[in-house]
Amino acid sequence: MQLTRVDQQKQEAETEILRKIAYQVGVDAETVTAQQAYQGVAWTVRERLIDAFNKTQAYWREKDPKFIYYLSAEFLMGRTLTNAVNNLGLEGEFGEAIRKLGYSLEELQSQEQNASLGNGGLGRLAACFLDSIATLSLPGWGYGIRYRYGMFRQGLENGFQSESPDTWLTNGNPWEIPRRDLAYKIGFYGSVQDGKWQPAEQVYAVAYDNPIPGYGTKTVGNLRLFDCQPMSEFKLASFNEGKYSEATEDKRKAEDISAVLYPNDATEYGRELRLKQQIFFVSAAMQDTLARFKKTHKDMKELPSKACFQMNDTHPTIGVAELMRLLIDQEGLQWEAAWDITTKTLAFTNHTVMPEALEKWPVAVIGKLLPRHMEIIEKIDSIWIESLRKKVTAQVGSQSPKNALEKVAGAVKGALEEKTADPVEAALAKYSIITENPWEKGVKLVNMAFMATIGSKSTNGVAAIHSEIIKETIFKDFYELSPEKFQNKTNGVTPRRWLAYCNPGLSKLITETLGSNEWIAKTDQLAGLRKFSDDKAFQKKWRSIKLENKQRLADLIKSRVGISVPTNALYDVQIKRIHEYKRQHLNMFSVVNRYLNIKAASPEERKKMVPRVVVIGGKAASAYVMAKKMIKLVTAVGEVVNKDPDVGDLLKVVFLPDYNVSLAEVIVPGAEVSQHISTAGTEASGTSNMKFQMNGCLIIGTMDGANIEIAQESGKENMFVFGVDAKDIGRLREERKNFKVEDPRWNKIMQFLTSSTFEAGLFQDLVDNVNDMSKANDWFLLGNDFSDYLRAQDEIDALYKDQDAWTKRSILYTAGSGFFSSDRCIDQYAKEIWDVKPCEVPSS
Ligand code: 475
Repeated sequence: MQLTRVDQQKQEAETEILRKIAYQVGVDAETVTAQQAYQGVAWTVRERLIDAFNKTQAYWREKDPKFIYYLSAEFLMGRTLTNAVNNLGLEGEFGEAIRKLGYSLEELQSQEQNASLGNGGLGRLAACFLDSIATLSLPGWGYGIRYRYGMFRQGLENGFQSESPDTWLTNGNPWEIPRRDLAYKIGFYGSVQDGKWQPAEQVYAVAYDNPIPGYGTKTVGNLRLFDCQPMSEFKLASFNEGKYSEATEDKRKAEDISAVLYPNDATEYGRELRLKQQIFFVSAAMQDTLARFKKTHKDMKELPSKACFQMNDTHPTIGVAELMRLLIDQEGLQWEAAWDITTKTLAFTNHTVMPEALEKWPVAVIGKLLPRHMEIIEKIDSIWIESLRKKVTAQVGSQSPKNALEKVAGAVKGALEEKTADPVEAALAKYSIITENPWEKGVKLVNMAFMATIGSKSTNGVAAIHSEIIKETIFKDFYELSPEKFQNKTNGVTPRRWLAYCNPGLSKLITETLGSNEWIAKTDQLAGLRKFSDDKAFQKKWRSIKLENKQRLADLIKSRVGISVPTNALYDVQIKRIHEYKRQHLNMFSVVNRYLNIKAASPEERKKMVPRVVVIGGKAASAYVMAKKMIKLVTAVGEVVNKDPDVGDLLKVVFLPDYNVSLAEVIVPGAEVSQHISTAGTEASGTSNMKFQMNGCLIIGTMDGANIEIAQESGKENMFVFGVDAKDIGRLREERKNFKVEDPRWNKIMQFLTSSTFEAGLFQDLVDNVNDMSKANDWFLLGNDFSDYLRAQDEIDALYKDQDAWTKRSILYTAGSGFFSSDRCIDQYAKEIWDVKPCEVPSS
């Protein structure tokens, strides 16, 4: 009997997997464990990936298109297996072979370690971007660091966060291709003589390629991560002298550089090692790019037409000085030519306005570690300031100085209004890359964000409101000088991982309803669901899928923390980094209010209440004391509520430890309402809000970040909006000293948290922080938003009682989510910043 093509493919896949299990894993297929089966399947998928990867890269070498290089200190990739199988279209071939081994794809997937090479939003965004760059067949690579330990693993000890190393590489990594022959020298320290740098220390950056399969295309892109290795592995002479630790000292020191991801989200971490990491991966990326460019191009002036580097926040911005150094010191270009190339090749994205996150490195630190770069930075700064001074003085000649100065920029107005003795110099100082540390006299700092803006062709924010805010605050003077450089690129997330693959039930229903699965690549088509939002039969199907996903989440909660949660309750979720500006404590205040209401209610009244399961997950930066206290607040309140027999199933409070990408893939589809409740003006964009929206989860949120645009797309009336406006934040902060929360529920909550229910004094600091107005506390204005937040919470309960109305909204969320695909976002970057065009391997 002749086998069909499909059967043949299935058989081939099976044979390949069995061979891998036998010879790569080295075990008997009869007794294969889940981990061994995962390894066998993963190493097989790897070969398919590499085939397509090699073809794509060869095609790009032949066609020589312009490339985008995405420079990021973080890539929060999560797991690869399911994504690779599905993007490569291998489900059919591999599914049966996996079942024959006695497992499902999902079971094997759960054997894979998460690649958690990122803290939060910024790192996950980079991962979504790689997926879309490949999907759109844009020639592009990501560049970063292959951290041996990723984001720390979070445990709970007595309800407090505990941290342990993330040993994600212990079982090997089938998804990377080590390129041990591809290593770049990176120098540190030393001195500069006649413009030539003699580093005192050198290490190698060794490349590891991670193929990135696009969806619905043959294109497989690349994430090239660098591992740090010493110049010499082992000093035999020292060893022979009995100096054993000296023999391996260089190796250890080098390996430190790519050892850990700094566990900081939106905080600057001024450690020399962190700066070493930054120059390490940026220099390696730029050397790598230039080496490839030079194989086919002689004239460096062509670089801007062949490459664009997008710098993901300030971490890669030492790249401004590094590209200048490579062009001048290695390629022999003159300063002006090098500057022209640099400023046409680099672009910069800002992800936060939190002042503590804006990197400023002491001149002394850069000067010691990177003396040549410091020289270059000083020269960039002085030429820049000189050019501004010339503009001013040229105009001063004929007109009154005041008018002339105003033409340069708003900074001058400020200086004039402040009646500074020398307004010209005072104004120019505002533009300077090198500034004095306001808290430490005489200490000079390099403002990395300023250097990035000056050295780039564009600066962008990540949501409409955020891009406006940066023009009015941190980059005000720069914006007034060159408004054309500033852009908005509202974030997006990949609909593959965040809908199609993490929510197979809903994905199937959407495909059946729309008549095809084209929406996975063209999310605008999701709008076609709108017309079904009132259809009762459709609503019923929609609800039953949600119920299945809630069950999956309930099972996860049970297995992770041992708490049983009922599936007939409303699942309310807040998952993100723990931070005061994200206000998980505001969420908890509402939980306490709910708890007190239940306690005070009669049995009859209790019957009318909507049961709730409140799930919170997220990590706190290890040095962030208040964030850690907020985690304790969740666990301690949970202890009280979950054990109270008066409460029963009416309220459950769950803190899910070790929140990561794969947990999110279960939590997001199972959530019914999600919280995005940052103080207006503080959350640059948010991206989990988009994931929840795609999965038909309703949002309670402030008018902040991308919430505003989500409201536009899915209907503000469908969102539970509350809180003060971003434009009022400045004034309200000023007025804090005279502010008092009038709502009696607020005081009850504060009393409860400082009562004997909890260990004496445990939450006093947290309460004082939001409540002690004599110290003008409550920087994040919880008090101002409190009553309106509770009002919005009540609306949630009321609507949930009308399941049809609730489901209608849920459908409208998904229907309105098309805009938030990272494909849309990347298409805009490609056209409006990068000038990079698709280049797809033709079907043979
Ligand atoms: C925003 N991280 C989200 C997301 O654009 C936004 C900064 C400095 C040092 C270490 N980590 C950081 C961030 O600033 C960050 O993650 N920002 C986030 O970027 C993607 O959606 O609103 O907070």
